Amino acid sequence: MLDKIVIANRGEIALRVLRACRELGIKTVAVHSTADRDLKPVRLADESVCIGPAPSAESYLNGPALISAAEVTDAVAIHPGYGFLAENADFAERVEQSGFIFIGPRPETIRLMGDKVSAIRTMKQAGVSCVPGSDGPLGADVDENLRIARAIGYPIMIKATGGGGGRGMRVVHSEAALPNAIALTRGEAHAAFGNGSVYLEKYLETPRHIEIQVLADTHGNVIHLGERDCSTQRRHQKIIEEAPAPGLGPEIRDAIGMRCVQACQEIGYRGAGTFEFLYQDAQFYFIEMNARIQVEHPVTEMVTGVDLVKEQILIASGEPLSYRQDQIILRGHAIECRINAEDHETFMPSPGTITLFHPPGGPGIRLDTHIYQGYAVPPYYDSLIGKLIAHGESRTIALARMINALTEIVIDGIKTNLPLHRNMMNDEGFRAGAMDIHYLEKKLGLT
Ligand code: MV4
Repeated sequence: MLDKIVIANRGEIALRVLRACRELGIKTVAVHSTADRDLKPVRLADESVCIGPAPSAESYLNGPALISAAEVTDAVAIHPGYGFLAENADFAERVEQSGFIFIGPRPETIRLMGDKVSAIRTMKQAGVSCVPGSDGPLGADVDENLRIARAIGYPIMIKATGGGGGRGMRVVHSEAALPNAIALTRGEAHAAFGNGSVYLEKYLETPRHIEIQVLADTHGNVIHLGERDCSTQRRHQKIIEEAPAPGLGPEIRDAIGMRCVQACQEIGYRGAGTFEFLYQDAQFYFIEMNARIQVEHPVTEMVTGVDLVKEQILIASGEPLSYRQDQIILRGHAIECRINAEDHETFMPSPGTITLFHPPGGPGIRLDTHIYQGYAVPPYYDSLIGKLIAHGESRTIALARMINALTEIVIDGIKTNLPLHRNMMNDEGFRAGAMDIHYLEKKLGLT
């Protein structure tokens, strides 16, 4: 077992990793910026290291400072959490070259998945169904690109090879608009990712966003832990996630899950991972793979009983997975509401001091948060301050428990999006489970 881990992150995920380490008897090193001295995980960790000033670029994104923190504390491994350097292949490589264990996939795998064209090519080869599209990046020949798009059929979507998570995309409805749209997306991609490579896909108009969770150890064992439905989003920020996806049956789940397992075996995947799909007309279309633990992992933990972060750490220490596929049994339903420090109508960030905090409780309620009464939410980072998760034997019970918890919880002193969640839990369409990726934006009158 690993002796000591540097938690290379902040906020609720740093606390989540710290809790997993404690359970496993592993010593913890919290790192923090000068703005995060009062962070709960910093107070709870065995040791802490200040890694730089408030801006992320100089602290949580400062690879050498993080590796130095491991060196000076005699840690053996680094857990990156999500965001920041979690999917930076160069960082993962430097961690390993410096003699530490990177708790995540192999650097080559991270690099492969970071390039969307190579990720799609890999998955297609491994038998995972993808969106009909160009076979690889587009060339400079306009007529050839028009032919490719015509064969796919409009509307089509242009995507940046180096993009992902909603950055560097454009929908095109007609042939007349294609050449200019390709040029524009190339320019944007070049500016944003230093890589002007783009590819085409059939544009799916009303898909749901469903993702499959996998775990792979270093002994060739791979399992899937079912799916999460993350369709309730605004501007590519997920707001509510749930497991299982409403209406998805066991046959479809097992079929897509086993495809993902097989793909992981073929590429020698290691660690926790998520296959992102668009789901429309009962068909799954692979779009991206996330080579990290995700924000919404708790809904999977609630329905499977598996501690995904503990499994990540066990995998990194060379242990076999704690479960076989036939031991993964979904029980009930879980819903997660992301609590953001922001105005619930304008979505403007709302940093400041929490003057009053009452956490909710009761059966099936879990609150993953680093906040406490008197804590000052700094203005420098993501506005996520916690995740409220409700589990129950059925979706109806999970919804009822979530409404109870949203009624009990009090966070005063800053604005939060709790009113939006209270509204959504009573929304007729949401309660019916009839959401696609545009549902929330339509309800908010954005589109
Ligand atoms: C798409 C799509 C429709 N058709 N690809 C956005 C984020 C990135 N992960 C992929 N995205 C999309 N790709 C095709 N061929 C629609 C989206 C999309 C989306 C996907 C998942 C969750 C939210 C979304 C919001 C807008 C667009």
